[in-house]
Amino acid sequence: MLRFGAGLGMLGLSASASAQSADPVEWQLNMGRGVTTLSNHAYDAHMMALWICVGIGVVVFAAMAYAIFAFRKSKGAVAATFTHNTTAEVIWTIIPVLLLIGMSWPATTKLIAMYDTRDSEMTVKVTGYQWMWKYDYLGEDVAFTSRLARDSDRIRQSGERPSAESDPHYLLEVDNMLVLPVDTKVRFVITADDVIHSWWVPALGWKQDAIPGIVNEAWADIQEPGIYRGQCAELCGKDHGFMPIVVKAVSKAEYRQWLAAQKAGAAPAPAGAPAAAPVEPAPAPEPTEAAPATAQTDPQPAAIPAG
Ligand SMILES: [Cu+2]
Repeated sequence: MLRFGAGLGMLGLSASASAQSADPVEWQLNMGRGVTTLSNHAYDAHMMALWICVGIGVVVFAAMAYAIFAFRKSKGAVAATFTHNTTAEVIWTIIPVLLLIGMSWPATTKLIAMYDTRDSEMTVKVTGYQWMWKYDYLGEDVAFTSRLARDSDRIRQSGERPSAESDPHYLLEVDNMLVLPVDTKVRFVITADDVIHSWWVPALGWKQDAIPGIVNEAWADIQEPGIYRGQCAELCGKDHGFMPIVVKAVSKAEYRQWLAAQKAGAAPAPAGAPAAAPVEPAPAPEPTEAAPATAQTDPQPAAIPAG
């Protein structure tokens, strides 16, 4: 009960303009605001619909409560005998239509904006593999794969039970983060090499399917530096739950520095990860790995063509 109350409190808090957190917090009930124009659009559309629903709920339940109380049997009320009332029917048709039109207008504008990748300043190609992501910075000659961090991988195969304290980002940590500059319109072209995946970072405000043979588009303009986590959102095989996404948004200057280092090949690993080789070889199967079936179906990143 206490936790539920706290959750309701969070709803109120996140409904206010102060909600800026990207990562969900415990007992958060409302959606997060995210850190891009599109995520803010989604949040605003959601809040508008929510408050309209609240308004409708209040009016309807107030009318019901009033009717039940004012026209009760003990006060001598008798059941109505009419079956139609043209005025009432016109009103309860027109008001919802007006509400729907009022809601569809901003929603359509926002939907169109989601697909408007014009004037983007850079393009990242995202390719889904069983079970990792590959990022190509188009035109920059920089590409690398990003897969579940070794530590998360070790824990998941060891039978250990990680806690939120000991491993706060268990299964949401990667070896190579996708580094992006803030205040930059980044266009994503998203595809897959084997099966359908879906690239989803909630803080960016959208998810986009990664389909073999098809190139989907999306865009993001991250407004705040930070680390934003996501996951594959399309059931893509036995390790679907083990191909997280981590986006590291940095200042433009920091991004240029990072890009130059990547190009120079002597890249300092993004955020303290081990050597950021353009294409990382497959790790040897863990010695603790008991099931042979798990070992033989590990992905083969070494077979991916560089660039
Ligand atoms: Cu996947």
